[in-house]
Amino acid sequence: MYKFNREEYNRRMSWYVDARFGMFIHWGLYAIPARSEWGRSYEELSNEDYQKYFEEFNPVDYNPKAWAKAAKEAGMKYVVLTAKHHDGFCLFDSKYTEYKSTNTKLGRDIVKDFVEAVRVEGLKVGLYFTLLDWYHNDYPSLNDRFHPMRNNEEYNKREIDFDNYLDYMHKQIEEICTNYGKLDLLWFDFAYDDMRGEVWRATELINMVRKLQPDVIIDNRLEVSGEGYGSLAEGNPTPYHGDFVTPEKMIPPNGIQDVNGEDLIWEACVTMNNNWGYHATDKFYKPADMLIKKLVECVSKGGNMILNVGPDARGNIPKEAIERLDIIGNWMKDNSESIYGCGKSSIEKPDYGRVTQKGNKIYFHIYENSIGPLPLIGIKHEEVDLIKYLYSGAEVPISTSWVHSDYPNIVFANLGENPILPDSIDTVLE
Ligand code: FHN
Repeated sequence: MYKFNREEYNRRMSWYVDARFGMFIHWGLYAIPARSEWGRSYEELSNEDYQKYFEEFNPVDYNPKAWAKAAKEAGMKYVVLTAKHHDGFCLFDSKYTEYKSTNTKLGRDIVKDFVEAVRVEGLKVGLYFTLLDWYHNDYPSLNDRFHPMRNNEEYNKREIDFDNYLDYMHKQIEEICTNYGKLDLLWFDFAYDDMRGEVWRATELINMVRKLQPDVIIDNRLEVSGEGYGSLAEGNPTPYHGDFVTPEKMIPPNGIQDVNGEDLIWEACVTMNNNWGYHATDKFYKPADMLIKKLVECVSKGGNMILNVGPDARGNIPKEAIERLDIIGNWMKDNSESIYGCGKSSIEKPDYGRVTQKGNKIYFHIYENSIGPLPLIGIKHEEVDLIKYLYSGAEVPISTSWVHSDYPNIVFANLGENPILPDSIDTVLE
């Protein structure tokens, strides 16, 4: 009978809870048609239709060092790359298939170069691995609402051996847990309909992973998808409950607790535009300050945020994403102390912003100009350092904190050349 060990769990999770902020990278053959990683399913493309992208794949600008640097300069502490997504294309040199990056014109083990580059930057390494595989003959397509061949009568006449597919999936996961050094995070994706838990032989899988990578942390998508929290939240943890909940493109109103009211560790996965994989016409990128506020909101509710980039067919992170990462990085340079290692505060959320806390330090993120254009207040006194940041919009340059001569015990995080101080500090603090 599986018994959840909270002490061991908290030990394994400590770096992740401290980190608070990571980068997701969705990249593969789908960057060539540039209609997102689900394009193949939406357009019901067969393996033959899709083969031209395998033949063409030659991302000459692939430079994982640049990706890792971009993540680090944005203040991200871990990076997760899709080692394999639903199209079944392997970005690693698997001995169980020919459908892999080392067999393309690029001729490189993308995952190998990626993990090395991320570790050089001192960041934690994560790999995403799909449970679905639209390329493998033994992955079910008949009555599967996602499979590209779901409506293809001829294709659905074939005999399949799902156990053979599971052997293949488990062996590939064994490969990525064996051949690429210490992995810090495994992001499985995703359970759906009746394809959950032991349908994937999840206990056998998790036991193998934990044996090969005892400290790795694992998401909860052997049980759920971007909706739902899984067995750890429901109070009946299975051996494959996963270590963190993964709300997708949404931030839970009050963080996430289990049935006993215990806070759970969670991570909101967020796209900058509306797609994970590169989409040439999706230019609807969220403004940088909105993404910063999402990060602050996650941390203020006791969660992490993993922010996605989808590199293009040449291997370049889109310029719109780079622009946002730069602004986020500048903000993090001055304000990361209100993010790393922080979480929920004992102080109620103020109307004008959000609050994060770490030990006896409370960080007020003042969004609205409730008191004049740009006042920023931090009060140092015996039991608590109150450092208040105002973030009213990306157009205002953010500089470092300073102390105003009239208020020697107050730290002002200066958000502009001449911040206008409030008439009375007291009015701000009540
Ligand atoms: O289908 C995938 C999708 O392509 C993407 O990888 C997201 C990331 O959380 N997960 C699945 C949808 O929930």
